[in-house]
Amino acid sequence: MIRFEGIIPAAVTPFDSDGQFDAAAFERLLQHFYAAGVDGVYVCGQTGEGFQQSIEQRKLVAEVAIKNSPADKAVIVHTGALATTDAVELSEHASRSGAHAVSSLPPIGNYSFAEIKAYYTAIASASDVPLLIYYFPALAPAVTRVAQVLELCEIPNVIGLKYTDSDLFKLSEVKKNGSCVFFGSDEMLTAGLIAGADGGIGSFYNVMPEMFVRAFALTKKGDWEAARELQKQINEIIAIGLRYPVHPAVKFMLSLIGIDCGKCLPPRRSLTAAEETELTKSLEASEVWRSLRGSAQAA
Ligand code: MN9
Repeated sequence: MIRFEGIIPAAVTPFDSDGQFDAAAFERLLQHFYAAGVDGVYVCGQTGEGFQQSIEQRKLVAEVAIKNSPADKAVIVHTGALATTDAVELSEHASRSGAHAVSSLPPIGNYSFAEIKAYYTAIASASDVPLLIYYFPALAPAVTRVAQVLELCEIPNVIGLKYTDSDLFKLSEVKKNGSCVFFGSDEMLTAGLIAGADGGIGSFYNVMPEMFVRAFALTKKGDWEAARELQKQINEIIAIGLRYPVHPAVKFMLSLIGIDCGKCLPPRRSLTAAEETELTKSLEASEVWRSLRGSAQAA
């Protein structure tokens, strides 16, 4: 029985120098996640550059994730697309291929609440597995009220959401209907868990999954002091990473720990050589990073 909780990396998608999916690197990345004790994986989301890939390639990424995940780990496939028909096709494919859930960002564009609801309803009914929607007001300003989120959660087959906002009171209100809530802000994960989130989905989990796994366990145990201290250490690395565009920074940080995932796809830019040098230097000056790298190299 798959449980939708805990630490779920929003996996980057590795590409080769031609911008094609690098399945071997993805397998290494998945091994790095599962060795760290994560609870599943979230593929082809914003961090996984789903929108920048072809539909066919996205299907392949989902299949590789499913095939390389232990049976008790949750594989969640982001099937969001600009066109509802594409999102429906990807959702059908993911559920047929053995994903445990599908998920989608709100449709990108200036859509009304009714349009967003129709989009999620179409995906939910195309999929045999549950759908996790998104609460992401910065991206979809038409959904900001708790009542709207609860209404979307009432769509048959929707089991919950990814919550990407810093309003923790609202999170606790959303949680009241029993929906499953994954928190989307890595730098506030432990606070989100205290407010009631069941787990987290995030980009920096790629780089330091073991730290997030430990933070989840400490919070679950109610060891707040230790959880706060660990979040502080996590945030030392995140603060350095966030001096740069987050997606290329995460990919570059992965290359530093020996998992080369290539560059991001256009239109997203890569870090410049000067930025790479500067980021490396800043990380090496961090004791948290040095001990993280030490344990990655020992493994
Ligand atoms: O999905 C990510 N959020 C966005 C989660 O991409 C908007 C987070 O992991 C952030 O990248 C992270 C840094 O702010 O918390």
